[in-house]
Amino acid sequence: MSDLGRLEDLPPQYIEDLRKLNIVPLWPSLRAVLPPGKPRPNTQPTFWSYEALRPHLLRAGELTPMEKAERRVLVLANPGHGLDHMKASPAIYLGMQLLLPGEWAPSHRHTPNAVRMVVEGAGAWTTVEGEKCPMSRGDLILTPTGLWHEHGHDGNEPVVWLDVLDLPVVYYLEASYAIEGRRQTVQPGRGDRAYARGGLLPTPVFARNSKPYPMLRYPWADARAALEALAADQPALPMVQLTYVNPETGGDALNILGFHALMLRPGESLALPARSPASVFHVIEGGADVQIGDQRFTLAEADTCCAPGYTPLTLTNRRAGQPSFLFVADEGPLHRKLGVYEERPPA
Ligand code: 1HN
Repeated sequence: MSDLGRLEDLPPQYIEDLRKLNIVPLWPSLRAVLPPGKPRPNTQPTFWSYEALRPHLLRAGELTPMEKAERRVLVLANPGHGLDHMKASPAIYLGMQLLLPGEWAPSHRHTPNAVRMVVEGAGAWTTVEGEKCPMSRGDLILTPTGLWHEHGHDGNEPVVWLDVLDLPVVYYLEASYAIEGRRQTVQPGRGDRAYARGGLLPTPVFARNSKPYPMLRYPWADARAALEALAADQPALPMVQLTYVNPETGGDALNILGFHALMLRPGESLALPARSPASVFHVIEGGADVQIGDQRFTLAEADTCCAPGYTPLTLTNRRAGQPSFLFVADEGPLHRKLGVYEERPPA
């Protein structure tokens, strides 16, 4: 690829005349926006230890009352994007949220989509559009774009969950905003009960449910049982993975980010192809070594890491005699919709 002319090769007066007209030449920047062969990610492989983070989150509980926080969150920020930009990757925001017994995080709705992966504690709930979703360890709860949501806590120990939002991309689109609301009235009906069995859809009339997000809570007990059953049924599967989907459409649970539950069989090591979307790994149960390009992180339970796109990954179960279980979030749906999704087999 030939070298192109640099900005310094041009007469300063010429550049200045252009800039006054809000115009710039392309060729000095062409190779930066279209690097040869593969992108140059800002996203750095980054690891967040739950053990290291937890005391700081509990301290936030002492320092800042809910009235002064609205959402008491420590953001897991990727240094490659600058810590203040609240990005784990180009499209993924991650935060650890703390709710103490008796606290309430008021109702609001906003354009970014969010999910919660419950990390610790019991007795909290999220009400989404009138549906009260209990929060237990490993449960995935959706708060899709535009839906009212609030969090409360009737238990007696701190509850912590991992928030995953598509905030960076919605903010970049200048489409991010919120509306404050009042406490919701809880309505009867629970998607996780109505859609409790894969392959069986409620048909209360002859048309199917037309709610765009019919299922808001994916209990961990069900996801775990489905992984165990899949592993037992198909021992030769290259990867024991489930995708969280909308049960009415079979499509991704949300529009921009994708969510998966992955079981690493005892002693298993999985070499994954380099894929264009960035991804996040969070250990629900057990432990895993995550090799991202030439970096390696050791994840214990509740630890989280992120990987840039276009990078080969190897996931290794740290337990020889038991499976380990991971929650995976990625930018797959966005890449597919934009037509830029790629997989590159290991070299
Ligand atoms: C939000 O609404 C929540 O509802 C958590 O719990 C984290 C981060 C950025 C923007 C909105 C919540 C958030 C958020």
